[in-house]
Amino acid sequence: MTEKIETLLNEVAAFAPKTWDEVEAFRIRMLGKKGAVTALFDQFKAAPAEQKRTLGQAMNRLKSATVEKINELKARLEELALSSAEASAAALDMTRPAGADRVGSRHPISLVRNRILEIFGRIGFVPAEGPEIEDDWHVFTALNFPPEHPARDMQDTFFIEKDPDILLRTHTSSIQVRVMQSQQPPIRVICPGRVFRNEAISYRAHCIFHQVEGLYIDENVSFADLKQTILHFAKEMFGEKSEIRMRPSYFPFTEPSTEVDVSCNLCGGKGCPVCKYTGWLEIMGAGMVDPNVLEACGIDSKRYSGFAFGMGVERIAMLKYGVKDLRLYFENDLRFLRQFTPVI
Ligand code: 2NM
Repeated sequence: MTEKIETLLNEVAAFAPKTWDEVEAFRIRMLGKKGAVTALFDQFKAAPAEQKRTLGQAMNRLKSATVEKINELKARLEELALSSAEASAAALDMTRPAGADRVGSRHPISLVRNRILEIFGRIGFVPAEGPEIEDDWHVFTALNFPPEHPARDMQDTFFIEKDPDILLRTHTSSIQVRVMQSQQPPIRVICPGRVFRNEAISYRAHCIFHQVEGLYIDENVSFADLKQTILHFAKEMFGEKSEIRMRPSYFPFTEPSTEVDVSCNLCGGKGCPVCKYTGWLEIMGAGMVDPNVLEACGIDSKRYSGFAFGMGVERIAMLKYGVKDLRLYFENDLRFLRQFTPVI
């Protein structure tokens, strides 16, 4: 045993590891449950009584030499690791310019919505918003939709509850109904928001889209006011050279009603694939608010008249940015989004 202790002592003295892992392996080999030093202590129990005193002392020396060596090695390696971290920190050049942060960009729908609000804001239209979950009265009844109108059908509208009917608004006109109920003329509001229709998704239709609708009510508001307001918008949005034309149309909430086209700003009216060789692009619907709507919302239709208009933000953004597939607006593919103005 004495010999074995001598060998181990020499081994401890000679041990010169380079890594923490080596030290740890050494600790296990010596002091672990099945380690060499531990094994000696087991043998010691069986040693003759007269040898126990000297053997015991030798073994204690071995054990403390091993523990000390391991602690010393670990402390040294730790110091080395710390100083190399310090050395690499010192090698950093803190005066180097930082890498540019990637800034985000506004979503094209937000850009166009904001631009529409800005154009109308400058001529006195105040923004108004309202709930996306609505009741039948604010979305259909107050807006002069007859009881059997197809828009009231399950096929076109997302219903949340039946009797009483609670549904997702199919247009932002319901905001304007709420404005008319709570304010007397003069009223000049511009109402942005998401709307919902039960449609099959394709490059030109989506079940969620964005609208901006405007409403102007006062004494003596005329169709001429509507025409000039929309012409002003078209020139601001699509360029000073823009012209508009109006085609007769029908909406339950306006009479007369019109579909508005803007001259194609790509070909200047000569005809191209975007305007399908017509020279014109459809941008919105509009009309004089039906007296039934004014009365339903508590406004005297004998004293007041008004015009209203509505446009799809996706459609305006497609025309402005030449986007061919409306689904791009909903996918949030960064390659698409990064093409729009960064937010600074
Ligand atoms: C459109 C077209 C024409 C419209 C009407 C009203 C209200 F509430 F005054 F009756 N708000 N918006 C309107 C009129 C909307 O969108 C194509």
